[in-house]
Amino acid sequence: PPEIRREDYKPFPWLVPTIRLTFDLALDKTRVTARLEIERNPAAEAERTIRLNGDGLQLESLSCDGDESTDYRMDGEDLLVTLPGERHSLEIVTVIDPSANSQLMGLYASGGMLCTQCEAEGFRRITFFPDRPDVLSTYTVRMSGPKALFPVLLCNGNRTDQGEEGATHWAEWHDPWPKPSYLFALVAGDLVARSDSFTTMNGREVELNVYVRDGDLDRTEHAMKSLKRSMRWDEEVFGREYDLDLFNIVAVSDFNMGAMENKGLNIFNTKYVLADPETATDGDYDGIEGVIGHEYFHNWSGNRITCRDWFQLSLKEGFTVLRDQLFSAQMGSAPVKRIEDVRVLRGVQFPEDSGPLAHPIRPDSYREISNFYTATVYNKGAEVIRMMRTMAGEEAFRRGTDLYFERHDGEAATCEDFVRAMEDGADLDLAQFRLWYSQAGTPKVAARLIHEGQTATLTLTQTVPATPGQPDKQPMPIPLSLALFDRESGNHAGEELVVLDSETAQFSFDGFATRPVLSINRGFSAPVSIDRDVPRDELVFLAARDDDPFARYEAMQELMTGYLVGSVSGELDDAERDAARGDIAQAMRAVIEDSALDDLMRGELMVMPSQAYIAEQMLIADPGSIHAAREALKADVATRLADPLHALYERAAQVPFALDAEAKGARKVKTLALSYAAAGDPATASGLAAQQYDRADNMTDRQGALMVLAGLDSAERTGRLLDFYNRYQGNALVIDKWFALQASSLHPHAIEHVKALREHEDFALRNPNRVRSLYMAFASNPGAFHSADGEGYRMLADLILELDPINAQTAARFVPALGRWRRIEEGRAQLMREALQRIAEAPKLSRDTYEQVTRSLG
Ligand code: HT7
Ligand code: ZN
Repeated sequence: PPEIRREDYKPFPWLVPTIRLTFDLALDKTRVTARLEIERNPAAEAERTIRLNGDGLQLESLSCDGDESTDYRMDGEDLLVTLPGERHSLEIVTVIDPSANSQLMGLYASGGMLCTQCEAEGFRRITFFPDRPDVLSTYTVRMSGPKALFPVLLCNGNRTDQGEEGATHWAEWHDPWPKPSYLFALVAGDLVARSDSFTTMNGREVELNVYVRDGDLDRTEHAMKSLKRSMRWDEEVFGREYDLDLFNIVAVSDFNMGAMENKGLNIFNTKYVLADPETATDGDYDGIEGVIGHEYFHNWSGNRITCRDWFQLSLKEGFTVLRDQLFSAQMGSAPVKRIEDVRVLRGVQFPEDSGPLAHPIRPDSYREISNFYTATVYNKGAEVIRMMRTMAGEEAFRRGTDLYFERHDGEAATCEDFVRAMEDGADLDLAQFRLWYSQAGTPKVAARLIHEGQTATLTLTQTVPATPGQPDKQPMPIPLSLALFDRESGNHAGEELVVLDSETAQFSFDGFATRPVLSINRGFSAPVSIDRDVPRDELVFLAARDDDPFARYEAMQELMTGYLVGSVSGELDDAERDAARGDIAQAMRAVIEDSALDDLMRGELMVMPSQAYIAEQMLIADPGSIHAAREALKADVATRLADPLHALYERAAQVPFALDAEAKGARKVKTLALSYAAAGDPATASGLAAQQYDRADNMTDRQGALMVLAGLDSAERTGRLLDFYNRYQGNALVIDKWFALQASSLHPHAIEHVKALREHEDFALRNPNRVRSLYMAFASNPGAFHSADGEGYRMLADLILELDPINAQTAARFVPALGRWRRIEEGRAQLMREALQRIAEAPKLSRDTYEQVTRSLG
């Protein structure tokens, strides 16, 4: 497959100001008639032909200006039509089979309903069209189908007409906002809606609907509340008002990603809509609020202003992730949200940045764009915009975003447009900052503090590592928020923001009679990794005293990571090991007993660094040793702190169920205490977990208990797993949890359990949620996936090969787990390479998987 390069961008030679689509809907044969009004684009180089992208389409007829046309040819899957004049009207009839569409791109059938997914290049699977984001058209759609099968007919915009003819009914929709084809959506099915309304800041009434299958309606209250909160928040914080009379959300159970922001008709994975306390965890509730917010916010950052080309994806995704992060922070605990966001960044994006798939947030080339919906484009993209906000301050940042929305409304814009609006609106000089868009890799900053006389001098040195295709890097501006603590008083004289914009720089601070303690990258002001090489007692001090919650979390993480890396690398003797473990336990005890902390934050401070994050700190990692060391540390902490952990558990267990922060915090620390106990005293923990499971009146407690039990080789395990399955059989989202729990468990036979679950009657290769629940959980379970004999790698390769012809996008998403081989000890690295090689040699591989595998092999 050819490589598509950013520098080759050319405007499309034709404009398509309007399109009229007629759908004659049936599950296995849908006829699509597209009428395109076309005119030459005066801003582009003239061409005599128009390229209409297609993918798997059956062309039934083509006419130009009312006459059947023969002046066309196929170029691969694309249709090239010769157009002699300045403007033309093209009518194209295609036939598609939604029930055979297992890729879930274009128009497909899911559980008897029809729905679409067009981003990034799915529209070309519906009709021939210039399927690129810089061609904006006004859509009018007529859809008809059997009323019994599809009582509800939905599309973008507003419904303008509807009617019936015998058993068939039809609806006509018009979307007044010009949009690219990737934002088109259609749904036809037997659905019911929770309806509500929202009055915008200018007093307009908007009808809101959340459509689900009959029987799921009482699980939509949280989604609707989240939608209304999002709409209000975007008005208050970014001044953005909704712009149609109707906003529909539809939940579908077969979906490649989380959700999709189609204009006025968002389509969601059921996972991000359905919730009640019996079946959804606190994490699920938060996820729904975040994703509903994210898709809604796209209405401005993505739909009103879209992307010129797919290289600009971070323009809409990075910005919208930042917007959803700020929204969720304001709806709940801001410090905890920040910590969670950083944990995702470090757990997923940092490994991406240091591996074979590293790319800048604005990539320079791709073969398959679906492979670039990555944590780099999304999460690092959000961090890059967050840094601009940190440097500008909130008010100036708002001036920048106001200018961006005003300047580019209705356009297909670029990242450069955004940066320029920020420079002009927020009064920032971002000349050098643009490097964050073009350079891949996580910068490392070494921080060394020297104290002499009354002065503390901080030397900061940055290195941006080489990444594939980018051997040499330039220094980037790195905004670092810092504070210097006086150890005696436990206070600091104020937070400062320094910007490190050269390879190395010194910053002096006066007025320190004794050596201060450095707190740096507070609030995670820059997406970098810091090496501060400080004595452990300073970390213990910060873990107990830092007034920046993120920095406090960071100190705890560093204490544990430092010990684990040292221990795995064999750098510590027995005495050093014991001293380090003692310090960690002391810091953890302080956290458990600190009455000023709320439980949500206490939980964050108690979380151990993930296996992936520890591995990331080492040049070459041995997953087996890291896993063993991490579990041993957990057991050691649990043994040393058995009493305080037990007391914490007992206290938290008294808090009755509610959806407020206090009760959520109690549930969080309760299960955390239980998982520590499981490492220290498995027999007691097993009894306690079984009791928690039996008494649970909500999914958070029940899943937490079962997660602990699933990892233990105990008598209580089997019965509870069976009970869970029987209790929730038929509820797909909960059965997903049942699969994931076992695949991610600490049980020594987890790999065998995964094999058995693969054969379970409820496993379904065609359902991405189910596949991910088993295999994503498995691929991130170090004890099982990294089995030293390579069995885990072979199992994942088998899955990829089997899934690739069914759903290439989902298959390709499993490849990065095998692509980490360069950073893994030689024995396993060889086995991982063999697994990749076997995939690469398969006779017919999708473009998605082919690209990921070849890049991973390097
Ligand atoms: N903008 C949406 C991206 C998306 C997607 C991309 C490729 C294939 C399937 C997809 N489903 C949704 C989601 C978002 O970021 O809001
Ligand atoms: Zn998005």
